[in-house]
Amino acid sequence: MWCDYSVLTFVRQSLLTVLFITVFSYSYYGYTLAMQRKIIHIDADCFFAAIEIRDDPCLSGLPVAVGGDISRRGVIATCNYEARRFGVHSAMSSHHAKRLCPQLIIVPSRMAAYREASQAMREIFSDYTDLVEPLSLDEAYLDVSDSSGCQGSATLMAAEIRLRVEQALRITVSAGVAPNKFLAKVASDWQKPNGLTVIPPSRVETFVPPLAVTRIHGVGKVTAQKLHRAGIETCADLRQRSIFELTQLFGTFGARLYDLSYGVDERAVVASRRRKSVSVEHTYGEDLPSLAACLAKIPELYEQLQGRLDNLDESYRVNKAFVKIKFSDFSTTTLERLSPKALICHYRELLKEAFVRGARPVRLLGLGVRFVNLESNSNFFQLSLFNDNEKTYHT
Ligand code: TTP
Ligand code: MG
Repeated sequence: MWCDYSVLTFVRQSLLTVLFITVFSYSYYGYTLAMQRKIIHIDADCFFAAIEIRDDPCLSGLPVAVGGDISRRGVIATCNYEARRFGVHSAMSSHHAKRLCPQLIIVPSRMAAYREASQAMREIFSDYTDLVEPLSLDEAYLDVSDSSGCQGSATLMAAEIRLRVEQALRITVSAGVAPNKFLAKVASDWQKPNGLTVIPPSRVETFVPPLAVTRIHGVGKVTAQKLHRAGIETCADLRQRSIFELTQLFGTFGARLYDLSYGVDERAVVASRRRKSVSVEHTYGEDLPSLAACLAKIPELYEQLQGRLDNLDESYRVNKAFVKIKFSDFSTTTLERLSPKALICHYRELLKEAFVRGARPVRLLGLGVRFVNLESNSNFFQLSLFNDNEKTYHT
């Protein structure tokens, strides 16, 4: 009797275990299927140069670079693919570029035109998803997992985006489609220029192992040399190493390399909304009658502004300081000036200058900063124009 009972219990427990495993596996499988994402990475081809050639058809077919003047020890921002055949590339001195390719035409950059094209591209992207993460003026990730256009096909969406950009802007973009950011970026680079590469989930296992580690975003010259010295050239080589070993060699990036070698990248596409400026302002119960009265309010406002700035991460770099004044007749004036520091003395100077414009009692005072636009390449030089009255911006 005891024996029968124990057999029954055993059978029942075994059945329950099998049932549990089955249910768990199905739900896990379903979960992973539900998590399968569709990411598109778009990257314009020789972006600045393409805009210049578009706007000056005489340049078409010639080796063209955008960059600084040789006489001013300028550097190349980018060049077209004709120039790349001579070995010219970004960040190379213009002088060196000319030596490699004497017929190279170097034109100065026109950031306003690049920004305009960038904005137009983003408007096209936004027709497909709200989840657009711009990386620079000419590059963005799009998460189209939940997009219903093009019958939900990320490949068709990428093809359509490429066509629309070409028709609207007369430049070409390359696109990569994959289940994650890492592979989408590798894919967009795969058949540059003017290429579309798709890595569907079913292709990940054949695509990733032979992939050269130098294709991994974040593997620069130094890491590549270190990997090379360790005998690691491909993702398959990376897979031979334990996560422990890779972490010892490369710190936290080692763990990331381990994941990437299996084509795993869980990073979400984050639609970034970076602040362009921060300011504080106060409307006074009684108008401030004089400049001296306004100046007396600066320390308090400045402290509030500092408090706001302290809450931002270090990637925000101050580019300009500005003051805003609303006079008793409701006229408003803003005065701003380049300044990487935005010190309290800068605000005093700005206030003195701005006050003269109205020269009447003041209802409202505001202080603020504008930040370096990380997407623009025009802010490489941090200069201050305080004590230098040449360039002041009025609005
Ligand atoms: P990239 O997309 O890196 O380069 P690219 O678009 O010129 O060429 P491709 O994508 O076909 O390889 O950079 C976009 C723009 O950013 C580029 O056109 C110019 C600018 N840029 C610089 O100003 N300095 C640099 O060092 C780099 C890499 C780019
Ligand atoms: Mg590009």
